[in-house]
Amino acid sequence: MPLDNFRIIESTLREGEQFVGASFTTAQKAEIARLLDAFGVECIELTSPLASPQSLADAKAIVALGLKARILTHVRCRIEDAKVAIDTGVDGVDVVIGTSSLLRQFSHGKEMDEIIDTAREVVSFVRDQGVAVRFSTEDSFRSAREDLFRVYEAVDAIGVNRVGIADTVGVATPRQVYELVKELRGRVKCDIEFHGHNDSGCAIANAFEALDAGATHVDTTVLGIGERNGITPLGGLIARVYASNPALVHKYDLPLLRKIDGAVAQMVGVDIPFNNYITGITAFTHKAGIHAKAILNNPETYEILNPQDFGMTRYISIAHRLTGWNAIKNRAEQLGLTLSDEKIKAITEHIKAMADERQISLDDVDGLLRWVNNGHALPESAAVTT
Ligand code: HCA
Ligand code: CU
Repeated sequence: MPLDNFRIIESTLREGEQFVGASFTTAQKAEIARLLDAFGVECIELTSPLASPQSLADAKAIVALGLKARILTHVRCRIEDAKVAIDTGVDGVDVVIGTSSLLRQFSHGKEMDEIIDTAREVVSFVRDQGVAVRFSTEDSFRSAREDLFRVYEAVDAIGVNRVGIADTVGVATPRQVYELVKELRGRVKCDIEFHGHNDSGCAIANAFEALDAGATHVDTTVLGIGERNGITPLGGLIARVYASNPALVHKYDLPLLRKIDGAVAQMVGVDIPFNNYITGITAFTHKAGIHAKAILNNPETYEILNPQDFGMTRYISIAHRLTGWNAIKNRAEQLGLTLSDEKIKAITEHIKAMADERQISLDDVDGLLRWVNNGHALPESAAVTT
């Protein structure tokens, strides 16, 4: 069954380092790696050790942490790079080369035959050192299909562990991803990885379609950070897979997500977006009276994600003009007040009128509930509070 055994390649320490706000210290990298390992991601991908002397030292330092997750590093498809990568002691080397005509012409200048020869050479070299190897094509969706299959089949035939499809520019649609992965699934026996950028907002849907079509691995980063506006976010992928079947993500320590998102947000100098999957401040906040009533009866009416599974709390917003008497009644009960339904309904009308006049707060609602509970009449005018 697709999705049953999907694995996460967490690339905050590689793609995420390509986010403009990111420049992690060694200690921060170790903290991120430990948190991701505790969360349960299967693989952690690191920046190329050839990027800088610090990147090399940090790769060795992360390897030395002895985490459960497999540690991978990411290099260009060249023997010299692969050698340096292997020497860091990583479990796997991810190699990549551009196959679109744009990249062939303006980046490395190689023709397809040459790319295939190099790919074969590098893949066998890494494999012969007893290290896992992944081969991926950059900008896969603007590459000719026949070129992609030729190179993937060539490396599959010599025992590559995994091939990667990369939507480098975020151009692919979910259907295109599904179709490409489906066809590739029929052509190679190795694992298949998907890496998708989010330029047009499809990164999560694309990753999910890739898994549904038979991909085994998805690349994510915390909060989706990466080049430009980034890639598939870890939390977003988790939300998407959970929504299709919560059992598929029980292998991860879901409540840790909040800490992970918070830690990385702080390190790269951004806030967790208010509308972020799972950890955004409004992710479990219900507002309209009709929603609130149903949620109070059964949260599944308007929630596909159970906040408790993520260590989050549901919040029902009641201090506004869309409020309803069921939610106000629930609030009165929380405050230990016993008010008749009639009184609650009258208070609700008063709150609505107040909210039409000005911005009100939960304190206003609570004050009104207590005021009436203490035997006072509702104020005459909505503009006057107790
Ligand atoms: C890049 C490279 C990459 C590589 C993906 C992969 C991409 O930074 O341009 O190795 O599969 O998006 O193509 O991140
Ligand atoms: Cu990328």
